[in-house]
Amino acid sequence: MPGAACVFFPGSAFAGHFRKESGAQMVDCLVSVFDLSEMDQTRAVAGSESAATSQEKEGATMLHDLVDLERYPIDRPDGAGYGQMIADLRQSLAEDGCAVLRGFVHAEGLEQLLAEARAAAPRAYRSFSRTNAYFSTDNPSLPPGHPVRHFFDRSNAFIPADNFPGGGPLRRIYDDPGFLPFIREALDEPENRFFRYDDPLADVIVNMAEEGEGFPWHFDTNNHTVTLAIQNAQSGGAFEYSPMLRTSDDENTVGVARVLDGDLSGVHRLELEPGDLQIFRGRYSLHRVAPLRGPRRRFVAIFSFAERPDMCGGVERTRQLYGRVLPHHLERAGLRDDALMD
Ligand SMILES: O=C(O)CCC(=O)C(=O)O
Ligand SMILES: [Fe+2]
Repeated sequence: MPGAACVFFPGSAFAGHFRKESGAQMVDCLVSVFDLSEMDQTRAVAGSESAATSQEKEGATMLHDLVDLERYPIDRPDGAGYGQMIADLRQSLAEDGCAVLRGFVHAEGLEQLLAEARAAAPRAYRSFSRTNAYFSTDNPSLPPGHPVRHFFDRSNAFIPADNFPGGGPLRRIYDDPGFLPFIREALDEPENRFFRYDDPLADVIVNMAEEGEGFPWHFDTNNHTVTLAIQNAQSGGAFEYSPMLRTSDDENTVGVARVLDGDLSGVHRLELEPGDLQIFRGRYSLHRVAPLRGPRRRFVAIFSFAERPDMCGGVERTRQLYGRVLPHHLERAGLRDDALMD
């Protein structure tokens, strides 16, 4: 059984970041997403006959045409390899808040995911902002060194979740009856504390980024984040994180400030390849994506889960990242178990 392995190289540096705004105000501006000519030559196969045929053959809920189920038997929880796979993942998560399943999606599956991401790319919401690690507004009553007052430039584009329909490859993975229990088991969460994220704009999205972009230091709103690398930039884009830097009842602002001020001694560094699935405790582990280099876009799918069945993104943050909010977000604002700063 190939186990999960988290690879990390502490102490990386963060290069400069694209600057659009200045001052400690968050200002988002929507600009049209221009179509860079893709430099890689991967074929677009959305809706291809081969995918449909193998899906029919395996049954509608089977993921053989996308996921390497021989290596990662998420469809056979009673099988011999399942328990070992979960044990390996739990060990990685306990040791550094992160676990990686290399080659979770196989090469043919990746072609389907890449075609879907490319087709949806024109509907991405591109935003530039000055943001702190909590995606909150500045609080001038706090001292200047407080992490709430530490703002970075952010630029990237999210393809919102309502661009990925039920029958498409991305949502087939997220909705698969074996996928949530497998992630929940890996995270060792009880059934009554683990749900798909109830956010029609954010439950499963693609993070699209281009040269010079990345994602500065932040905590995720949702407790657990699962990412799937679909396409890398030519270089850059390393995932850097400080495992379990805060807890649900301790913000550890001193530790957070230390990382934001450039102390990378406790920071782990991870290079994901297309097809790799990453399970990550993003609400507690401060993290960032290093700036990208080269003309090829980076696509990473983000599957989100939460501890309550009715949890969705906050209004401010949703508007910032997706450019719009739905009545759903306004109705559910503030439904959280913890009182952490967003
Ligand atoms: O793109 C990634 O690898 C993760 C980005 C991220 O941390 C986020 O969207 O919250
Ligand atoms: Fe994140």
